[in-house]
Amino acid sequence: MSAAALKRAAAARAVDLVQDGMRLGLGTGSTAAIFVELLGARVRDGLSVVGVPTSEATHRAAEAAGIALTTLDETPELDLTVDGADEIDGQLRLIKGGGGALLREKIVAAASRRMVVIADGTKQVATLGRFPLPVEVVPFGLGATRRAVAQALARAGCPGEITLRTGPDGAAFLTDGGHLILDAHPGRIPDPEALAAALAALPGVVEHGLFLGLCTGAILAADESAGARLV
Ligand code: ABF
Repeated sequence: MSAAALKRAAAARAVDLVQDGMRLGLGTGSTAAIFVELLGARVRDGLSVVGVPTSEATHRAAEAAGIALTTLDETPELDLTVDGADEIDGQLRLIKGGGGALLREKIVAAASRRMVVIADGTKQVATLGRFPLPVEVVPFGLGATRRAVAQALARAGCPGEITLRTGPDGAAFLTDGGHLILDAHPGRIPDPEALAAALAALPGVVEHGLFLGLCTGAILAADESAGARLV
């Protein structure tokens, strides 16, 4: 099966978790986009749900798919969020934010009773950290914040290069919230909880891509399975 087919299989399994009347968090990324597309088809068949998008891109896709949208101001508690991930370990700890939507993704996940990750099986890792860890920061004081992030990584036992994310035009990538992203390259993160706490304590850091204690289940589609398996 191609990666695209595996993502579609995972997204299709996740649509089966959706029940009438649910309040949903709608993730971002290519796998979540397939979920939104498939959910739209169910909505056109009569399923009634409301969704909170985790990015402007997902907002546009959900609208185009005919999914009724709400906000966390109107609907502060959600039943289920379905989102992609960049890495997932055996304890359902995640790295997210490769697409730059980590801040809204984390707010929405935290407001949800359940968060299910959909991904192809290549996202499963023994130890987090091979995928660059995104750290969303405010533009003011960038140099000082970058230095503090580097020190936090070193103290947590995972020093690594830190790069400022740029977009296709070579200019600094800006998130939906108007922030910058520093990508940290620790290679492996031996203690995600310690690193998460250290990063969260830094002035200038808005959010980081470690999602700990938020994911309640994962649908990881792997070739050897009939399509997708729930772990
Ligand atoms: C979002 O999209 C992100 O948190 C993650 O970076 C990315 C995963 O994208 P894809 O499904 O395209 O691999 O979920």
